[in-house]
Amino acid sequence: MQSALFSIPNKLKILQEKLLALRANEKLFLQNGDVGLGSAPSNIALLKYWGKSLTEYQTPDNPSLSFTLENFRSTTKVTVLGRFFPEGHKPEFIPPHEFYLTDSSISNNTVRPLSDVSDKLEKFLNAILSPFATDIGIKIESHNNFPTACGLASSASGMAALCMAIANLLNLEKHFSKMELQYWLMQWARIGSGSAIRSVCLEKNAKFVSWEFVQHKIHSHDSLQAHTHTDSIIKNIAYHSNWKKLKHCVFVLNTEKKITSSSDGHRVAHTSPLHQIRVNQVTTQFKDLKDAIKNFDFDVVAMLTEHDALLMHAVMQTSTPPAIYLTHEVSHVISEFIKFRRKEKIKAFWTLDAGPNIHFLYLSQHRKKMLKFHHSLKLPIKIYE
Ligand code: 2P0
Repeated sequence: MQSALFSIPNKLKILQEKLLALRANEKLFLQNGDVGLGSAPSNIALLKYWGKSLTEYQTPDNPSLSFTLENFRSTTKVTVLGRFFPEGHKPEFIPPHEFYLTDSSISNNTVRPLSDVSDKLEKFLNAILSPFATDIGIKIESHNNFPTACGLASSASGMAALCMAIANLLNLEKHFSKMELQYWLMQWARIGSGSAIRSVCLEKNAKFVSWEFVQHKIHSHDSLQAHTHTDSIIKNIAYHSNWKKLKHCVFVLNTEKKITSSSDGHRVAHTSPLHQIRVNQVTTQFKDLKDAIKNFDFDVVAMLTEHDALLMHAVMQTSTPPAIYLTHEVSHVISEFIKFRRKEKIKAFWTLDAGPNIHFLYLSQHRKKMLKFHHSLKLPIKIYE
């Protein structure tokens, strides 16, 4: 099977083989024009995923925990493009997958392809659709209800929505148990883009989602020695009902494409002398954050979130090569916000991902104050909420 393109966990291989068997028994087949639909929210990490294993594919160095951004959604339609060839008649040129991406900044009348199918996406599609080998191509039509590629974690919602659309196309709700479906979705989402795993929780109202990992011991047939294998899980974190009033907005300082991709940043995180310090610290703080979410300890959630954003950026800045998103302008807005928060006594905090855009989380009663703060900056900064 082509999933060998990625090193995928054994349990996922078994599910892919199940699909292959269903196909062989003609219980699962795809035809030209078949359609699947999926939709997923984005998320903003409070404790960040930064740094991943260089040996186990897309395995994070530390657990992470995010807040689901229900207002920032990707909706995706996948359509099968026939590539059905009689045995022994495969042409040299196989029609490629297609990808059309639109977002809220484009009017509906001017839908146009925004992006080619990158090598990474091509490889991913071939792996997830491996039970169908090269028989099918896929047309992906994805829409973000927010501007794409400006640091709003569009890869998280986009990849999650794509996996959900493919699951819908393959009618996995019928072929898999709920647990198998959740496992299949989260593994493929993670392989597509790490942070997407926190956007495929099947439980409704999953506000705070963690990405943790478990270690299994595996005994191979030809060796007496067991080796450990790390597998990812997601959890819907229990939260105090007061968090229903938590709102999010983002100040977009720069919409230019990122210089350093997150994938590259993750790969070099271990070169920072601060990386291991942060990994150890996040692992401890992870439990503190979950407790603070459960007990509505707002100030602790704010403190842990801001602290980890600063520490992650310290790791980024001290990696080789470094990635600098904490620019002078970003630092200025953050320090102005801290002064404003103290003066106005608002319950709000900030965080920053791998882009020069600042995310704010605040209680709904302070929305007007947040808009006042935005206005007070007198800078050309767009706000999305
Ligand atoms: C996060 N970020 O926890 C962290 C914080 C950005 C900063 O995960 O290489 O696009 O596909 O796993 O998920 C962004 O990186 O990277 C990210 P890959 P991804 O949300």
